[in-house]
Order: sequence, then C-alpha cells, then structure tokens
Amino acid sequence: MNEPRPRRTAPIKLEPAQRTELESLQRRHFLRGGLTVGAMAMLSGCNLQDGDQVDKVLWAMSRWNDRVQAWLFNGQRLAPTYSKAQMTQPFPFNAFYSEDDIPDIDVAGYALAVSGLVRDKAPWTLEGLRKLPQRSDITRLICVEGWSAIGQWGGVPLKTFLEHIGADTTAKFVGFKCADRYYSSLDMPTALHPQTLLALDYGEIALPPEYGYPLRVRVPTKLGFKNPKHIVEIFVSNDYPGGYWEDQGYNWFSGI
Ligand SMILES: Nc1nc2c(c(=O)[nH]1)N[C@H]1C(S)=C(S)[C@@H](COP(=O)(O)O)O[C@H]1N2
Ligand SMILES: [Mo]
Repeated sequence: MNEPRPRRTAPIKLEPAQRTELESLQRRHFLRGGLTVGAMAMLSGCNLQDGDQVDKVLWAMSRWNDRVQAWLFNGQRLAPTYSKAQMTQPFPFNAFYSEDDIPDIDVAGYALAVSGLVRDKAPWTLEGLRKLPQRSDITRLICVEGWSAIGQWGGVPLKTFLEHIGADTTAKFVGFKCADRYYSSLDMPTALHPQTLLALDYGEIALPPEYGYPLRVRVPTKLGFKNPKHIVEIFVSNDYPGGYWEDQGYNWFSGI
C-alpha cells in the first residue's frame, strides 16, 4: 500500500455484485460524476488488479464512509467560520443551468409566500425581512461536485423568521420553492440551527443574481445543493418535501 502506485494498464472488469456495491458507494458519497475504478485506486492507494482486490477496497471504502457519516451527522455543532481574507475570490456560481439562465426576478413585485403549518401566512417583502434581526457568517460552501468556497452571507436567522410566522417547530420539515423550478427542504433541527440563514446579502451587498437574488437559504452545516437560491415560498410540513437533487438520488440529509 505504501509503495509508489504502478499505473494500471488493463481495464478492470467488475462483477455485477461489485458494480452494485460501487453504485451504492457512489450514491452514499454523493458523487454525481461517478467514481471510476481509477479514482477508487487513487483514493485507496491500491493498484487494483483483480476482482478480489476490488472487493476489499469496496468494503474498506464502505466502512470508511460509515465512520465519516457517523462523525458528520451527530447534531448541532457549529460549522467553522473564517476571516474576510480567507474568502474565495471570485465566489463560484453553480446551478443546474448555466449563468445565462439565472432567473430574472422583478424586485418590485417580489413577495415571499408562506404556507403550511404556520400561524401567519401573510407574504413577506424584502423590507420586512430586513427589519428582523440579522446575522452574518463567513463559512464554507461545499458542493458534491468536488469544489468548495468560502463566502460571507448575511440575513435573518431562519429560526427568527419561523418564530415570527408562528411556525409549528415540532413539525418535521421546512421546505423551499424557488423561482427556477429548484426546490429543497431541511429537517427542523437544521432549520433552527443558529447559523442557518435566510440570506439577503453576500458580503457587504444585496445578493447578486448569480448567488440567489433576492433571497436564498444559507446552511453551512449542509452540502451546497441544500442551499436553495431565488426562494419564492417557504412552507412547514410533516410530509417529506424532497428536493431537486434529493429526488434524483442524492442523500436528503447531506450534512451534520
Ligand atoms: N434555485 C437554485 N438554488 C440552488 C441551485 C440551483 O440550481 N437553483 N444549485 C445548488 C447547488 S448544487 C449549489 S452547489 C449552490 C451553489 O451556490 P452558488 O451559486 O452561490 O455558488 O446552490 C444551490 N442552490
Ligand atoms: Mo452543488
């Protein structure tokens, strides 16, 4: 294992059972692009020559993944915060479409709809949201696609907002609908986490279009895809709301 890795020459044939295990690992690692045998060899530091070794590596990775998840998924810890100097410049844009297709939102007509298990279903203006107590954190956004970046998001703690609308915080889920057909949802403990924000600002300015104007969720304890941008509706529910990527096989919890 510690010797320099010889280059793999012939492609490795996977048995159907190994392929199933590899696919399940891909899902559990949230790897969209797919984990190749070559990448597996790199991750494991092994030169995979035969089926028997492939099995061993798959099992080792599976156990490693379970350990990492157990460590990650254990509650209400705070995500690490960073200094302004550590912010990624420029911050990357990501969506299920290219930058040309960022939704064009009419600010004047914008209102955030509220529905589900809440006392007050009146829509919210951006002004109204700005009058609530604000918080700002410099945190790292981690995307399943294999990049991460440090940015600063400011806005209303989602907990504060949920309290203002009289949300039933014993409900299981908080769901979000976006202007671009995207949608996602959070478990209630994460929605109430002190660093979970309804973000209005990026750095010192109002959220630019590419980062989710005029309102996004910023959850530093979750993967990037659980940070919906361009939010137009928030709802509280006991029915599992899923999400755009979640419904395509990505792990719904995807965080700590
Ligand atoms: N509305 C909407 N929100 C979204 C997405 C999207 O396609 N549409 N992509 C998600 C993904 S996969 C990531 S990694 C982050 C990227 O946020 P950024 O563009 O600010 O880097 O937004 C998330 N929120
Ligand atoms: Mo992402």
